[in-house]
Amino acid sequence: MELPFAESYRIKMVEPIRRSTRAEREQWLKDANYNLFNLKSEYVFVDLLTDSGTGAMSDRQWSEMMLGDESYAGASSFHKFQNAIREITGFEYVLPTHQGRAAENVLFSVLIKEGDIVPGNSHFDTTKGHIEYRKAKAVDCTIDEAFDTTLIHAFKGNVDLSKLEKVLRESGNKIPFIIITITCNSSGGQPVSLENMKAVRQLANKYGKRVVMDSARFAENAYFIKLREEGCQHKSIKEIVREMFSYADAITMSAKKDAIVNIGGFIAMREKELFSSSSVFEIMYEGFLTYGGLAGRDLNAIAQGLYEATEFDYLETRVKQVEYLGDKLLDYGIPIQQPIGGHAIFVDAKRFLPHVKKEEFIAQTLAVHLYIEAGVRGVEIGTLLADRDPVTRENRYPELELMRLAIPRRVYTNNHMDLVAAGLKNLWDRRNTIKHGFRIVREAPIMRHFTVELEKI
Ligand code: P71
Repeated sequence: MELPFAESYRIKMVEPIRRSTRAEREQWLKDANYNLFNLKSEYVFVDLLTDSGTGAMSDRQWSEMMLGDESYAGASSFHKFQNAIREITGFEYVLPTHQGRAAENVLFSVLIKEGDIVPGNSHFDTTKGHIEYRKAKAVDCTIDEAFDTTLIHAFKGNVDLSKLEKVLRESGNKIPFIIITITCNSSGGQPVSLENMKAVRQLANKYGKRVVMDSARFAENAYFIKLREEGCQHKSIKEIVREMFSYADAITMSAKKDAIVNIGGFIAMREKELFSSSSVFEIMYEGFLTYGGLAGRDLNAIAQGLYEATEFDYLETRVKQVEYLGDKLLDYGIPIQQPIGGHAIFVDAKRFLPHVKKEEFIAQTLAVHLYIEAGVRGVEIGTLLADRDPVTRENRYPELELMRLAIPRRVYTNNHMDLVAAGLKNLWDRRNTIKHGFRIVREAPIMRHFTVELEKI
C-alpha cells in the first residue's frame, strides 16, 4: 500500500477552542453588526479570517524568542534578522517594520507623490490604501485569466505585459515603480512565474522604472514555481527565492505570513540611496533603524521563521492542507477559484448565491451564513473590501465577489478542514433559500471593511 502524505511536524502545544450553538452565533453576529471582524475570537470555532499573524511558531522560533536582545540600538537580534534577510533575499539593505503595511508606509513615503500611477498585478487592499492615501492611483494589470474562477492557469498571478506596457507608454512619467504581489492575494493566492517576473523586469528596464515586490507569501510563490514552472523542478526553494528577488529593486514584507510570526515586517532593498531616504521615515513612523517597531525577540523569531518557511517539506505540508480543503469543496461541486492557491480557498460567491444582488454584498452574505452554520469565520473579498471610488464616492463592484477561507500555518488539522467543508456543503444544498443580503448602516471613509456596520435586508 502506498503510504499517505502526512504533516512534516508534530504538535507540542495545544490551545483549546470551543463549539457554540446556532442560536448563540446568531445573537453574537447580530451584536457584531454582521461584521465578522467585530466577533470575539472565542465565539469562533475554526478561524479562517486570515493567515496573517495566526500561524503556530516552531519550538526553534520560541527558543529564539528567549534569546532576543532588547538593546535599543545595534542589538544582536537585528544582526541575526539582517543576516537572514540578506541570505534569503539577496538584498543588502534591511529595515524592520511592525508589519507589512508599515513597510508600505515607509517606502511609499519616499517613492509616491500625488498624481502618480502604480501599475501591478491586483494590489492588496493595504497597498492600494497607501497608494490612494497619497492621491496616487493603482492600476491593475493582472492577466484576464485570473478573473475567470473556472479557468485553470498555472500562474494566475501573472502581470499582463501588454497592459503593463500600455500604462508605461502612456503615463511613464507618472510611474514611480511597478509592484508585483507574490503570491497575488487578491486574485486567490495565485503565483507569479519566474518568466513573468523576468519579463516585468525587462519592461521596467526599458522604461527606467523600479520593481517592488510585495512579498508577504514569497515562499508559497516559490513552491508553486518549483512544482509548475519548466526547468525549476530541480532547484531548491531557496534558489528560486533568490532568482525571484533578483528581478526586484526592493521588497515590502509582512512577516506575519511567510515568516510564520505573529507580528512583524520589513523592507529590503538594493540601493543605498533609497535606504537612506527610507531611513528618515523609518525613524519617524517605526522606530530606530535596528528595531523598527519590533522587540528584539520578534526579530529573532522572524529570522528563524524565514529559514523554516523556505524549506520544501514545510511548504508542501502547508500548501497541501489548503489543497485538501479545496479538493473537498470541488468534490461537492462548490465553485472556488481554481487552481487552488497557496494560503486560502476563495469561494466564488456570485456563483454560490446567484439570487443575492451585488448591492447587497454577496460574499459578505455567504461569510455570515457560513459562520452561523458552522462557527467558521471567513472574510469577504468583494464589494465591502473594494470600497468606494475615492473621487466619485460610488461603490466599486469588483469583477469577483469572493469569500476567502485563509488557512493559518501549522494550526488546524484536516479534521477541521472536514468540518469547514461540511458547513459549506450544507449551505450549498440550501443555497436557493438565501435570497437577500445586507445594507450598510455605518462605514469609515477608507478601508471600511474592518469596522463597517450592517443590517439584514
Ligand atoms: C490578509 C492580510 C491581513 C489583512 C489585511 C486586511 C484585512 C484582513 C487581513 C495583508 C497583506 C497582504 C499582502 C499581499 C500586504 C499586506 C499587509 N494581508 N500585502 O491577507 O496580504 O500586511 O497585514 O502585515 O500590514 O489577511 P500587514
